[in-house]
Amino acid sequence: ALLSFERKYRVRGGTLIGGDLFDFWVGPFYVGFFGVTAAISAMLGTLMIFAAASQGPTWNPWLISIDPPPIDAGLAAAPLNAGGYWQIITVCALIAFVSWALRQVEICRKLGMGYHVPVAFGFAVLAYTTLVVIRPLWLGAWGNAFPYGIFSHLDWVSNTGYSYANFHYNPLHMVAITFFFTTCFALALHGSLVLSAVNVPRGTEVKSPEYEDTFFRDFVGYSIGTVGIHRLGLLLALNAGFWSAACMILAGPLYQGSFPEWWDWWRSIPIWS
Ligand code: BCL
Ligand code: UQ1
Repeated sequence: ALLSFERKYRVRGGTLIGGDLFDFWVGPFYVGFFGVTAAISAMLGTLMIFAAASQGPTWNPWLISIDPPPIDAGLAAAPLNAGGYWQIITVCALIAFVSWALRQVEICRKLGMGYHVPVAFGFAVLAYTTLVVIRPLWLGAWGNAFPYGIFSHLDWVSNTGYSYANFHYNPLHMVAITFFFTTCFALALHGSLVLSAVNVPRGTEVKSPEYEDTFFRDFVGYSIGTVGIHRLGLLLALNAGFWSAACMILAGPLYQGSFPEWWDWWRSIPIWS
């Protein structure tokens, strides 16, 4: 069903490409040029996953793995069954993700809103692109990318991690993890604070933001404010994705060898060495 407010916001224009041609809705979904390219590339990519799986030894969903070309194939285009499917699927995924982001941009433009959502999604796309394009290119072989499979990608993470001895010592991995954990902390504070302000005894009025500010001023002497907590949350979350990508550029392209040993400079500071 079309909600009462939806009709009001179904306005023409704001498209980046295609003018009025794809400027329509299918049920609740805005289509647009990038809705078409997203749908086609997502369907094609999914089809290629099934095609590749049909060539493999199993239909067990946990065990299916579509592997990138072997390392010694370098950056060449590979035969279908030796990484070629993986390459086609990766191209489809990239087109789908970028289309998805640009469709968000068109919706933002229609509604006269900021571009925060596509910018945020852009960080996730950047992390994916780092793993399957930027890092493999930098290392000189598509074989450095991760395989598309449930268990197999877990194996890749473990093997890749241990090839640097102990990945917990990767300093940028530390930064990324700290941002992930702090993001959860901030959302737990925010979610619980808002619910506590709204969950008042039956018959009484819900508490205003001033109560929320007062809670934190009483508690820790500072309130970041109702808009501020959302800015902080976005900043923390985007940093989590960004430093994840950065930690994988450090691991391989910029630094090979053992991450525990990377810290030797710190151990040998004259104060304590
Ligand atoms: Mg580690 C990476 C945490 C232990 C090796 N590790 C990461 C990071 C994150 C993390 C910082 C993954 C998040 C990310 O990249 O998001 N690691 C972490 C933690 C511990 C840990 C908390 C822990 O021990 C408590 N890691 C270890 C151990 C090593 C290790 C010590 C193994 C032995 N770690 C590695 C390696 C890697 C990580 C190797 C990485 O490669 C990874 C990383 O940094 O990657 C950049 C970014 C988000 C994405 C990439 C997702 C992108 C999504 C795309 C754009 C959209 C998908 C759409 C989807 C297909 C559609 C679905 C449709 C459905 C219908 C809904
Ligand atoms: C906060 O200060 C605030 O403003 C009133 C919120 O908005 C509702 C919050 O959700 C949170 C969690 C805080 C407290 C945050 C800090 C960094 C002191």
